[in-house]
Amino acid sequence: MAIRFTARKRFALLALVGAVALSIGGAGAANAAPTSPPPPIIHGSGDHCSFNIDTNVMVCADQESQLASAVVAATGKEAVKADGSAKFSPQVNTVVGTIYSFPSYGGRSLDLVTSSNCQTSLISYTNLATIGWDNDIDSFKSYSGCKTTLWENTGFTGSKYGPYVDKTSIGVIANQASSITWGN
Ligand SMILES: [Ca+2]
Repeated sequence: MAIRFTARKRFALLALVGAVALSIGGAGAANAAPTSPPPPIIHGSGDHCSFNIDTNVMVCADQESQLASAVVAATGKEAVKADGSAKFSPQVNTVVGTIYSFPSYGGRSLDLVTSSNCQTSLISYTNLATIGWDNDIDSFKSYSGCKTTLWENTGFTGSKYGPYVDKTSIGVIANQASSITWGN
């Protein structure tokens, strides 16, 4: 099983690289469906990344411990993981949640960052395939007073799981989520 998972996850990454390459080529970008966000602008490489939903910038590092400094180097702003209620402002980028490719916060990880406030507005990402995470989430954490909801299909449709703060395993929606929201 472990080998099959690895192969599938590598394929997902290759698909992401292919999507970026297509975008650079310019073909089709203007005709992208409304449910497909533009491909991210990627800095660095590695299995641990931070993605800013507002700016579409993704920063990656080999180790989770290297990610915070890589984000500051690439964007000039700290991405804060706050416990409880965060102080949201345009000057602060706040991590609303982290998704993981294996149960119990293992495997690849992605921090989702925004300057919006999940207490007053719903934060969302409509197509996880665009950032290389379609049907790949196995566990998650939430920060800054937010709670995570996973959706089976893109565009917040299909089976719904959540809202929950932290989950080490996610039952039948494991490796099924295709869109995601954060609220209170
Ligand atoms: Ca799905």
